[in-house]
Amino acid sequence: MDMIDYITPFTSTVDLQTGIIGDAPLIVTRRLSDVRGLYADAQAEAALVSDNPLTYEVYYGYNSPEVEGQLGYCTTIIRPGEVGDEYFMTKGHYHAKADRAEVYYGLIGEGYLLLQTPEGKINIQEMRAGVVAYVPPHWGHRTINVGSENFVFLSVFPADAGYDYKTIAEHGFASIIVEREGRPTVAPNPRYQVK
Ligand code: M6P
Ligand code: ZN
Repeated sequence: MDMIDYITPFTSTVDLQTGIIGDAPLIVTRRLSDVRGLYADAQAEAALVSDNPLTYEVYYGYNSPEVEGQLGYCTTIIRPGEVGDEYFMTKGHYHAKADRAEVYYGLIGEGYLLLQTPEGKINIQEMRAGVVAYVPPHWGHRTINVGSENFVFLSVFPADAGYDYKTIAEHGFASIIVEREGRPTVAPNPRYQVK
């Protein structure tokens, strides 16, 4: 029989005031310059790039081997703010292994989870502390901070899921979330390219 290469069980801690994983082996920080072309209003984006605000950070809890059977987990902290009238958001992705699912758990603040099939069918879920959201296989997903404080959630995903950012970069999401009369509103994305 093959020997199993056991991974030693462990715990790590998410600070519930901030969402920070203290001993995170990897932290990804995204400023506006890292997500150029993401927002619908290119002029507003260009005007803000000199300030180059930090829009979100991802704290990974585990440097998971990217193999079937392993899980990865992380917290995402999205700052409050807007580019034009479009709220700060993540890049969004499909999974490179498209049939991999994911679970999100809301910790702080208020956000929208925007999901899309490759055919452009949109689904929107509202998130806040305590809400568990299920991202089924094959749905692209992006999170958006629609509140006035940080929006923070925990994600758990198969470690071999991988990231397909290219499809989003080339086609975008069919909908955007914008502030209209002080409220988050779903609007058509003028830059969406049907697949
Ligand atoms: C969630 C998960 C992560 C992802 C992060 C930021 O926490 O889906 O895997 O990295 O959001 O989203 P993105 O990678 O699309 O910028
Ligand atoms: Zn994902």
